[in-house]
Amino acid sequence: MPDFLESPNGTFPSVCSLDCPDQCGLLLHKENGKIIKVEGDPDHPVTKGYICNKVRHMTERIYDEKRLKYPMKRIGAKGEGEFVRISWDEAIETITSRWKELLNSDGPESILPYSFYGNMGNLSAEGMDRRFFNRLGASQLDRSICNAAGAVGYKYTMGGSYGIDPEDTIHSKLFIFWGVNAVSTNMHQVTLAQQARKQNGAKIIVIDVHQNKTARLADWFIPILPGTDTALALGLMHVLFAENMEDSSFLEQFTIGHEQLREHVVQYDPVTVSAITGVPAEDIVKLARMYGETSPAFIRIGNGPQHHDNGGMFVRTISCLPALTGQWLVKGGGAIKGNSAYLAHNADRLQRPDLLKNKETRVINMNLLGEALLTLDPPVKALFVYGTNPAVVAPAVNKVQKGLKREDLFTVVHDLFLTETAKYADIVLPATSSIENTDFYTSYWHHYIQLQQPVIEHFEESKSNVEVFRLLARGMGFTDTAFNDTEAELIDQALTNPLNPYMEEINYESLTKHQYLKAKAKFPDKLPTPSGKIELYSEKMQQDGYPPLPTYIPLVKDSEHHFQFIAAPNHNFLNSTFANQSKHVGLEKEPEVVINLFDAEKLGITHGDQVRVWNEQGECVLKANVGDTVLPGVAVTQGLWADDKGTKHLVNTLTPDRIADMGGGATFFSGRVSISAAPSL
Ligand SMILES: Nc1nc2c(c(=O)[nH]1)N[C@H]1C(S)=C(S)[C@@H](COP(=O)(O)OP(=O)(O)OC[C@H]3O[C@@H](n4cnc5c(=O)[nH]c(N)nc54)[C@H](O)[C@@H]3O)O[C@H]1N2
Ligand SMILES: Nc1nc2c(c(=O)[nH]1)N[C@H]1C(S)=C(S)[C@@H](COP(=O)(O)OP(=O)(O)OC[C@H]3O[C@@H](n4cnc5c(=O)[nH]c(N)nc54)[C@H](O)[C@@H]3O)O[C@H]1N2
Ligand code: SF4
Ligand SMILES: [Mo]
Repeated sequence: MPDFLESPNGTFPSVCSLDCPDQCGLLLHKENGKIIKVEGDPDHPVTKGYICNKVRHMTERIYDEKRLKYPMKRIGAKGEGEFVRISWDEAIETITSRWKELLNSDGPESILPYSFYGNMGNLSAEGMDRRFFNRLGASQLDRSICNAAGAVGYKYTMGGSYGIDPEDTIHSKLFIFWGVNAVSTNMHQVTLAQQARKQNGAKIIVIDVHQNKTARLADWFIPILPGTDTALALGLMHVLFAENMEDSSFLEQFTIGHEQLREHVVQYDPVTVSAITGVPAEDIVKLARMYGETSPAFIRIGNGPQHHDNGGMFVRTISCLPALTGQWLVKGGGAIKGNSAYLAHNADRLQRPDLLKNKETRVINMNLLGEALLTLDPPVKALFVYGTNPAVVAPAVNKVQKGLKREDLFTVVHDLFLTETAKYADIVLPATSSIENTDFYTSYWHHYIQLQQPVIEHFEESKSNVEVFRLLARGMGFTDTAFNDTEAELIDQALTNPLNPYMEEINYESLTKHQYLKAKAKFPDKLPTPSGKIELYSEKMQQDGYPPLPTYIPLVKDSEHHFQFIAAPNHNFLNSTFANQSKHVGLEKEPEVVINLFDAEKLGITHGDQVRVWNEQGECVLKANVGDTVLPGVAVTQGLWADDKGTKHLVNTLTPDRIADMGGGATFFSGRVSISAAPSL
């Protein structure tokens, strides 16, 4: 195996560690032991040398002066950000002695790990950490902030995270980007669509509440009212059945419930659906005909519409569409919501749930962090945050910050930066960047698994997640051999997965030789649904208290505020990552709120005004972008901006912490706000 660390100069393969479906292959250019340039790896079969602007500027993040260099303890008030340097020994001793006290006084469930996929590496995000917290018996975290509702909805229809191979979409003749801003969030799917457009004359349709960057390059942008997409999909089914565009033999052989569905969608005629969705009836018919008559037709199911009260049902419904027209059998047809089932590793061997003795250990939904910190009984007394920045990214963030301020809460944050969350910590630990570690990466969009080997030495005194949890295990006196495994051993254990037939022969050794390997993915003949077929009618859903057929359920109207507020991601940040990098901030300029001219005129707001966006939870001050890129009654903002004092850019101040219909998912986009001119700055 080559030792990348030993060579001070050269070009080394790597993989992007960010929470992004593309999971690009990278080439790191190293000079005198330092990375001087980050490029795309031209040999990577899917990403082919192209990477986004965010990561092209990654060296600035890796060597940022603001990076945490050593452990620190807090000396100022919580949230103020005043810390002094301590040693690793002192940090581990302080943490483990406090935790040992808590084990005696309050029991292990008083300790809560809080993490997400700031680094998508499987060892970093769900390796030694899970072993450690299982052994500790800490409260379990339900990691539901991203795609939980949609994942459950998709599973009811399809049995698991099985989509088509994105490389096949080069053959598609119709692309529907449904609630996905792919130009910013899945750029290689756009590249494939553009190629198909050139080669096959493919058409690109975008269905979104906002004419975003992706909509701007579409052949047809269909604006829709937030949270009404299920009704649109049912309207399409109505027309497909009414005009005999369904594929009867596919329905007969591979689905259950198509007769019930046919009857059920009679009520969703284009006029009714138009009144719900804001999409003109003739456009509903036109879209249904395009979808019914074009093959291969591909749907990229986005994450946006499942961040609503009815998000699970949205995904459950859209994923029925390719079955109606038999598109799953056509190369390049079908859909992708996610593809993680093909690359599933052996999570039990990696995470060791057997180390958790109390199988009744409480589970806390991460979307309810604020509530959990403020109201749970017995209370959470210690929090360990890593790979996420909840003081910015969590819904109803005011509550989260109030909880983090609790004097009796002992908080540790492990990160590369003194994030907004870290400012509330008692102890801050410096994290390595992903290119300083060994890890393996599995995309949730393409079918490749990739290896990261350390290319540079650890930055100052920083440590990887795996290293930190090894130290904590030692500090707690845990003697289990599980804490001795090396990174290579962890990878081999995770990749020994008899339940996944697609990844045979992929292991640490083969990855060191090839850098990326493709799972032998094949759309399953028999799906892991109760019937083994695509479930248009789901008895399981009925048992779980849902309508068994896809059904439109309106959003919760939580207040009379005029605007439905969509606080979506932006182009140059990745969630809150890069919101502290001046280059990235410079490219975004400042946070805006996009509203329709019709609303702006009524409110006396002109394009470019600073406006007050508010509801009962709090307020933000954003720059008005007035035009026709959203429908009246809709307000869109983009980006999770840093919470610099006084800027009022923290959009999650305004988002609800209600839980979605399925999977304990987040409802970031289902809140309402009012907008007023002339804010009191
Ligand atoms: N540049 C960049 N890339 C990213 C991220 C980032 O922050 N920045 N985040 C990463 C992460 S963690 C994720 S989960 C993915 C998310 O990436 P996407 O799957 O693209 O999901 P979102 O960006 O959340 O939302 C996509 C679109 O949904 C729209 N939308 C909101 N509500 C509705 C609705 O009711 N109906 C319809 N049709 N559209 C609606 C929004 O306007 C937005 O344009 O991106 C990843 N990649
Ligand atoms: N309003 C609104 N809010 C949202 C969303 C939205 O669309 N709108 N999107 C939601 C979604 S889909 C998601 S996925 C969440 C994501 O939210 P987060 O998971 O919090 O993502 P980031 O803000 O990128 O924060 C990741 C943090 O991990 C740190 N990190 C990176 N690598 C490592 C490592 O190896 N070790 C350690 N210890 N730390 C590391 C980074 O420095 C960074 O501070 O945000 C959610 N919040
Ligand atoms: S953020 Fe996404 S598009 Fe950008 S380099 Fe990473 S994987 Fe590729
Ligand atoms: Mo996400």
